[in-house]
Order: sequence, then structure tokens, then C-alpha cells
Amino acid sequence: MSKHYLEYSEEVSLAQEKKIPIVALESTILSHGLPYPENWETGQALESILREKGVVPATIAIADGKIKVGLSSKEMKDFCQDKNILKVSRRDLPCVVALGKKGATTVSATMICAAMANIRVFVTGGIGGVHRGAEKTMDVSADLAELAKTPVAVICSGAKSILDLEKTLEYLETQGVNVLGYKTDDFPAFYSRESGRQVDYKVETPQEIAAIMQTKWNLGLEGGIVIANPIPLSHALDDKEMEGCIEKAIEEAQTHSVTGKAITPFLLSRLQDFTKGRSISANIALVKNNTALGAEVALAYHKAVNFV
Ligand code: PSU
Ligand code: MN
Repeated sequence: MSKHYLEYSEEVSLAQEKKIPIVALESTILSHGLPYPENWETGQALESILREKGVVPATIAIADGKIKVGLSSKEMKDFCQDKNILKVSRRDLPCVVALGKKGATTVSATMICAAMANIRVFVTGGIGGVHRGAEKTMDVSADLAELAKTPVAVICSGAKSILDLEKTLEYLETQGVNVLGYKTDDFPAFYSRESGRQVDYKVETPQEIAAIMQTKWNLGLEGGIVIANPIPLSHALDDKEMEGCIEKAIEEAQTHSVTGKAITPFLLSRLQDFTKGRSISANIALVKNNTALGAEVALAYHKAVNFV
């Protein structure tokens, strides 16, 4: 049934036919996470990184009543320039598709769409999580519940410390979501390589990651896997400075009563302002680095499941 709603790009269709590994990319990071033209340049650069490694990119977004799996460069540019794109998480998905609106998929919605298209590897910057003060607001990203049930490996640089990382990791543990550190024991905090909190297992190679994916799903265990890949050292930002910016941004959000799905984009954009764009170059560097790892993981997983 879900096939009816999916529209594949030519490149993705061909890859499916020829059994070429495909990696999913999200569109909220483009529409709500980065300004134009950096979002457009980054979106294109990520796709090139994958193609150079022999992997086909599938940037996922909603338009014309369809879930687009793979965007043409014209479609991607349109998404990057349009200021009125809706942010689509799990619950928004049926509404935005049925009403024919344009939507950018978050981690949760991208995982759902990737799984429908039988894509098992998805690359992004950071996942959503349990927000600071969640004991009062109950603000817990839908990304976490999705990771508990949808079988996609999400390659990211951990989560930003705009969130309560300790509670985020507790939630993932309760829900049986694997949190793997790529060449690290420490869960990365997006702009910094370490959060001071431990990952579940340290992994050293894309082959180890692929083996865990294959084993988990062969065992019939539902849900996803977080693969946390630290930001390259040369781009890491200063922890103390970022904490100051984050506290200021959260305070502003409270003053302006920003809540619900608006809060994460609000905090991201304030961090861009406070760091005079340095948060943007960090973000771009880490997502490129994650994309290169994603390609390796997709190739290794493809080999593992096809015994090649
Ligand atoms: N965190 C980031 N960058 C992002 C997001 C989160 O560092 O772009 C986006 C992702 O699309 C993520 C979503 O899935 O925000 C989470 O939103 P919320 O906190 O409303 O669940
Ligand atoms: Mn929320």
C-alpha cells in the first residue's frame, strides 16, 4: 500500500533495479537547520560524497502528495530556497502528504520513509532527544520513539547539548536502541567530540557496524541503531563557549514562549547568530564526515547481506 505514496528519483529507481547501495538523507537539516545558500551547497556536496564512493543518495522530502525518495537538483534547490516548508515528523506525515503540502522530513519521518523504500542506512547531523527541562515540559523528540521501532541505522554526530544528553541516552537504553560510538567510547555532543557520557559499544570499522545491523534485524529485533561519529577535530567548537550560547538561546526561547516543534529550529538559528556562523561550518563539516562513513557502512552492509 505504501508504495502508492512513494515517488523515486530516476537515479534511486535505477539503483534499486541494479542493487546498488542507497543512503537516505534528511531534508529538515536543509530547510530548518541551515540557511540558503549553505543548505543547497551542502545538500549537493553530500550527494556527491556518496556518488564518489559508488553509493546512490536519496534525499527524502514531501511534495505534491508524494513522499519523494531522491530529489532532482532542481527540486532540492526549491526546497532550500522556500521559507514555507513544513517540518514533518511522524505525526505530520499523513497530513502533509494528504493535503499536498511541501514538507521537509526530520529524523523520525526520514526513518519511516527510508524503511518504506527498503533503505537501511540514513545519514544526518544530529538526532533529536529529550529536551532540558523535560521533567516539566515533557518535550521528548519523536526521533527517539522512532529509533525504538523503525529498522534504520542513523549515522550522526550524537545530539546537541541543547538537549539533556543524559536523559536522551537513558531513553534510548530503555527502548533498546543501540548507541554505537565510531572509534570512540564517549557519546559525541555534535559541536564537541565528547559529552562525558558513554556509548553502548565502541566500534572500529564499517564492517563491525554492518554486522551489528545484520544481526539485530536477523534476530527479529525491531528498531534502529544510532551510530555516533564525532565531529572532525579541526572543526570542533569550544565546549564552554557553546554552553554559554545554548543557555542564552534557551532563555530567549522561554522569554518568547517558543515551544513544541518550533523550539529546535529556533535554538539552532540563535546558535548560528551567537557564533557568527561558526556553528554552520561545524555543522557542515560533521555532516560531510558522517556521509563518508555512511557510504562505507552502506557498502559493508550490502556486502554482508548479499554474501559478496
Ligand atoms: N538537531 C540538530 N539539527 C537538526 C535537527 C536536530 O542538531 O537539524 C532536526 C532534525 O531533523 C531532527 C529534528 O530530527 O530537528 C528534531 O526536532 P524535534 O526536537 O522537534 O523533535
Ligand atoms: Mn518536541
